[in-house]
Amino acid sequence: MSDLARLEDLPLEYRQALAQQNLVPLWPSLRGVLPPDKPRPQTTPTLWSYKSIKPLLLKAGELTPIEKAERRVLVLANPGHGLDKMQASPAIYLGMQLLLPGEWAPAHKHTPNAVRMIVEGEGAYTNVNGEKCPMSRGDLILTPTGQWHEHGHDGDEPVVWLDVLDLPLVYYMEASYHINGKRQPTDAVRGDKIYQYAGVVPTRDFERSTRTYPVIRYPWVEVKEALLSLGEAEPGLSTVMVTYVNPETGGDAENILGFYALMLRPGQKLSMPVRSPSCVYHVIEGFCSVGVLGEEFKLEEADTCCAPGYTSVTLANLSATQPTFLFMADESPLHRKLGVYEVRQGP
Ligand code: GTQ
Repeated sequence: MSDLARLEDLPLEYRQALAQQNLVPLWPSLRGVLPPDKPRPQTTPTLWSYKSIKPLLLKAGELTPIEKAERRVLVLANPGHGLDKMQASPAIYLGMQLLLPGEWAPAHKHTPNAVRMIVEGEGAYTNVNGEKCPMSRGDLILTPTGQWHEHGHDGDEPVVWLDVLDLPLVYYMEASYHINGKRQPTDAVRGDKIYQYAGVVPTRDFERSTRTYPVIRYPWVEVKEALLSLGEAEPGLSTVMVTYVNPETGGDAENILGFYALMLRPGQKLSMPVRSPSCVYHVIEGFCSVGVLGEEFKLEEADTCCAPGYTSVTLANLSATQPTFLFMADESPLHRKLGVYEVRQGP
């Protein structure tokens, strides 16, 4: 492939004339915006260890009262994008949020979709459109686009959770904003109770629910049980993984990011297929290594890392006797909707 002309190859006067008319020549930048064979991601493999985050988060609890923070969050920022961009990948934002006993994070709604993966502590809850969702370790709670949500804490220990939002994408689209609201009456029936059993859905007068988000809370005890039972039913299955879905449609739980739980069997090594979306890995229980682009991260409980798309990722359970359970978030629903989703045979 021949080299294309550079910007400096053009006379200064001509370049200035272009700029004055808000015009840009394509050819000096053509290879940058359309690189050969595969993208050149800015997303770099990055590990955030909970042991390092927790003292800094607790310190934030001393330094900044909740009234002055609204959401007391340390953002897990990918240095490849620049820390000020507050993004883990092109579409994924990650934050560790701290709520202290008795604190209240007031009601608001916003255009980005969010989920919470509870990391530590008992007694906190999130109200989502009137549904009071208790927060226990490993639970996944959705606050999809436009849904009122507020967080409270009746327990006596700090509670920490991982926020996963599609904020970078929605912000890039100039579609990100929030609205503050009043404290909600919590009278809505809990979706995790009315959709308690897989394979059957509530039917009123022979009609199925048309609620866009019928399930808001996915309890970890049930998801873990599903993984253990899947692993037991199919002893030869290497990818023991479940997708968090909307039980009415079978589709992804939210529109832009996909959410999954994966069980690594004791001592198991697993090569993930090379796919176009970026992916985030977070340990719910156990410990494992994550190999990506020459890096070998060791993850303990509550640690989080990310990997860019179009790369191979290898997972290894570092326990020979216990399963390791991971929560994963990726950009698959977005890539599929855009028609750019790919699975490749090699890197
Ligand atoms: O808890 O509502 O990490 O609005 C970022 C934005 C958490 C939240 C974040 C938010 C929230």
